[in-house]
Amino acid sequence: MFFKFFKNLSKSLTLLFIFVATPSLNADWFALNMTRGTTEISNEVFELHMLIFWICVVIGLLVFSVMFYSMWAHTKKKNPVPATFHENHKLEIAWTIIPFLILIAMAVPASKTLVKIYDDEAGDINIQVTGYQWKWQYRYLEDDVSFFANLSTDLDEIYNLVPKGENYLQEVDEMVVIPVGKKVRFLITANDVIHSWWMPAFAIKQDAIPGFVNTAWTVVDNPGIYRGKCTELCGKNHGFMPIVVKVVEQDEYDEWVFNKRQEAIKLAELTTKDWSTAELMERGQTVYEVNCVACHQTEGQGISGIFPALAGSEIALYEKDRHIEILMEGVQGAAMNSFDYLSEVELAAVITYSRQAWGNAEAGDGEIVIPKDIVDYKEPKI
Ligand code: HEC
Ligand SMILES: [Cu+2]
Repeated sequence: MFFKFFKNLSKSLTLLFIFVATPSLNADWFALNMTRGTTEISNEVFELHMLIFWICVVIGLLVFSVMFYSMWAHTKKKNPVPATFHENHKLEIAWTIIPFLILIAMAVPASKTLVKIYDDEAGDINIQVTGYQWKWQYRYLEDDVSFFANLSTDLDEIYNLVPKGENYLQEVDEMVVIPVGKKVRFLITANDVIHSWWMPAFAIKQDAIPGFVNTAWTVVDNPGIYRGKCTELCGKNHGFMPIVVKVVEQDEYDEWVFNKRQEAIKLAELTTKDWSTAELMERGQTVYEVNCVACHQTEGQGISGIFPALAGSEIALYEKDRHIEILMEGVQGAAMNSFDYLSEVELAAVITYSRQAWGNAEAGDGEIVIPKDIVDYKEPKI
């Protein structure tokens, strides 16, 4: 009888094995598994995952074999009179101690890796990462480099007007650049709601919480472009704030930092420069003619019923803060888009122009806007 049972069991196990093993020959099966990532830690995490997976498989096989065997061997037909034993101390102690030992055996390697992951010592490079609805800001603390990374996927792809690109929703206008082989620490926080910075290839997934700084670190040895995303449901554009990290050789990194700093210095010169109203007006007129004239018209008179006049507009006369806000955010549901892609200087200039031209200076408070006002608007103090 036993012999027959084991023959049957081995048959079923073979079938099970064929079932599990066949799809594993094609890549789709592996695509379901966790990925290895590229760093030492991400590999350790992967190994842990596999180790625990196989422990679960073995336990599952044992438990189910005993269960199915019992169901088969103790049917009412074969055993009309059931046994009536209660309590079996040896068995009970065994089924308490064994799982306990298994848990310890899993906890030891897992804790070792966790301890490594939770190292928050300063890195060679320290980058503050701030989540915004719906973009990421990166500040390289040692190098005074700072920028926002926005989704760069074309809106037409999102609305299915053109075919979707290769990196659909996984591309940004500015990548985070880090050098190979250096310890990079990320200080992760948020400005508005909770976001989460997830870079699977580095095994980093860290909540970005307003008012808190969480840390994560990595050392990447393979140059390349790595993609991740925000993984905390953070509002309507949650799916539109991807993360892209470019890992480059040290020379290339140094050059990148140098260029970024030059840009920053240039911008700082422009934004801190003492702008006269006349200079702002001159620039502002050009910006206006390129960006606004089609709707608000040359004399700021607008088109009645469609585009409001800026000449004599309450906002242009008295409400400087609202004026900046409209340019930065646009007006929801109206043709007035956000112009936040213009530089601080261009924005300040065009706003000043609208507040001064067409008799607005005389009719209203005539307040001008300088580039610094725009910088302050963009970078709320945290
Ligand atoms: C495609 C057309 C269009 C363009 C281009 C455009 N706007 Fe507008 N703008 C609008 C519309 C429509 C509104 C009204 C929005 C609303 O419903 O409140 C508006 C409103 C405004 C307002 C608020 C006026 C008020 O009194 O309510 C300001 C200020 C403004 N635009 C400035 C600008 C500036 C500066 C530019 C160029 C950088 C510009 N706009 C480019 C269409 C446009
Ligand atoms: Cu988010």
